[in-house]
Amino acid sequence: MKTERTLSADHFALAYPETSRYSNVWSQLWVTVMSTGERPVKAPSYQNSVVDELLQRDAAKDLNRINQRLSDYVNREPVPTLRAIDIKAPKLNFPEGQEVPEIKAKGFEIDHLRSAMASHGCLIIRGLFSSTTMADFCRVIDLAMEATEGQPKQGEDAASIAETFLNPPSELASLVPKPGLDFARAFHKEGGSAMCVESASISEYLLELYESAGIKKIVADYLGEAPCLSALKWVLRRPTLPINRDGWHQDGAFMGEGINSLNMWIAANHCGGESGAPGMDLLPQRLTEILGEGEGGAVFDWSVSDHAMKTSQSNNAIIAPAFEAGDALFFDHFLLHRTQYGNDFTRPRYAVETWFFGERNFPSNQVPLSW
Ligand SMILES: O=C(O)CCC(=O)C(=O)O
Ligand SMILES: [Fe+2]
Repeated sequence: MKTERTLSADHFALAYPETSRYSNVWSQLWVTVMSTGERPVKAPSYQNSVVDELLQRDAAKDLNRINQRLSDYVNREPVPTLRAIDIKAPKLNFPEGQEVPEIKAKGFEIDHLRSAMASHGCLIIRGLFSSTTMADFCRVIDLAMEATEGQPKQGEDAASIAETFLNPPSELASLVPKPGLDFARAFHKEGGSAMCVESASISEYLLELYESAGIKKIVADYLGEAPCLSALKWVLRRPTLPINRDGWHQDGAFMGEGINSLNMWIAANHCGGESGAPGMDLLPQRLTEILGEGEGGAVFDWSVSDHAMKTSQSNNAIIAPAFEAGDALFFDHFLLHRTQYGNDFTRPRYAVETWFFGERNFPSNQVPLSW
């Protein structure tokens, strides 16, 4: 598909006003440190019930399980299957005026997902996870990022924190040999993220949380086959400011087009819209192919430049929805999106990105693991 879209200037102006509306000492400090890449300023205490639950886990057992999940996919070849998007989806009516279709978790049925993915390429499920659990999870992301960035905690809990928040499976190093793994780690460190599998305990904790929220069934029903996950695209995120303007991308550009995919992006704090913390910019459209880089110089060979997005022609505007902790955004490898761009963010944003693939039709290059 050629670039045939325009942006709505009004939406653009609304989403990215020049003036800063938020200011308080803590958030300004945060912006300063995140912009300069220095130590993040955190809330005084990192301890809460989710952190405590993680510290009580059996780290060695978690490590064995994650190693096993990775070895389950060693030497396994993907099989092309009929994908979720190849099957005719039911058409459900979402309320008028919803630019990104959304539904409350309580009223969710699988046809909401099928229908929204077919019409808009994405769906927001509000309140899919407990807001208190996700709020606590922000501290987990802080601890994981400090650990992967080489800033171990000091003090009496130091050893158990280190063991829990940085215990990568040995399989990872053999599946992503050097310099690939170093490159991936440096990429995450710079962008403000960490691979979830760097901590086997966080990974196993999240799989249990997902299962208890019914995610395994939702994903399997949608994909039409049991799901697997990806070590490379299961990511804890607290993006570094300033946000890159040219971050537009479709994940299929590096995963491949033919895969059966579903990403679940969970907001762990209030973000997006005009909240002062970057959410996600979306072009809520069903695309079925991967776009070129476009004119104007994309940042990566898999990204689309902001210039190309602005000069393209479409009736669909770019939307930056507001999210609360526990809301989840679902989309697949064709959705065009980026970290919400703006120059007046004043608060950190925390999120968990989890890409699921069909257990048969998966991208080998994303290092699959069994669920
Ligand atoms: O969290 C973000 O800002 C980016 C996430 C993303 O690109 C994805 O989930 O595919
Ligand atoms: Fe993405």
